[in-house]
Amino acid sequence: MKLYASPLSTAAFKVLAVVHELALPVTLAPLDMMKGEHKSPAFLAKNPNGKVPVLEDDDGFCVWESNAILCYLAALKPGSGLMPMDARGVAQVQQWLQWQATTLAPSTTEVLMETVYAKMMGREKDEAKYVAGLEKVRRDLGILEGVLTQREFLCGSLTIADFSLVSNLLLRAPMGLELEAFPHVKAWVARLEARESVRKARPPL
Ligand SMILES: N[C@@H](CCC(=O)N[C@@H](CS)C(=O)NCC(=O)O)C(=O)O
Repeated sequence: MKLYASPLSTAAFKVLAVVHELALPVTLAPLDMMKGEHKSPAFLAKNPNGKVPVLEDDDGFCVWESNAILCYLAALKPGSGLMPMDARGVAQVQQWLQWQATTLAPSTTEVLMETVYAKMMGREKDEAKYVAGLEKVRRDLGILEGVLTQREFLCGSLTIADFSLVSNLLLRAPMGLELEAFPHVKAWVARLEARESVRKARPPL
């Protein structure tokens, strides 16, 4: 299998972490987004959105949307426990994957836009947008804090949901995001960051 990714993509990060966690045979295919390689006709044939990550299986079958890729990888190793089999377990994992895509990813992306990405694009930070983004991230961390006071991982035991959500908090230092006010979130992030799979996949920042 091949994973099309770019080094600073938090969406690609979570896929790579689960690839390592499951010890799956995946080759990394880095795209140079500065050169627009993700908008080439060859890549658009794999993902018409022109976004990374994309997972391509050996027979050419392609999946995009990082959370869908996580579901595919977990289904390839059903005994791993990273995706429960019972109705409630599946619903809980899906609940968090969808919350990540609709809530946590947009709020953390607002902050990344005014910090890491603004710097990359050589523009000044828009302070008002940055502060508004941080406020939304803190709202989301409050929700996670409440859940993580009761359990070690989001769905009880470790699942793909943990890898999906933690991906948005890995660049917290350059985002200027402190976790001190959210001790259970901080401990959960530390538990995940201690895993070899996460350490191997971390973005270079
Ligand atoms: N919801 C998508 C987001 C994918 C996404 O936005 N990828 C970014 C990199 S993190 C990208 O490829 N951006 C290029 C573009 O939008 O042109 C997922 O989770 O896979």
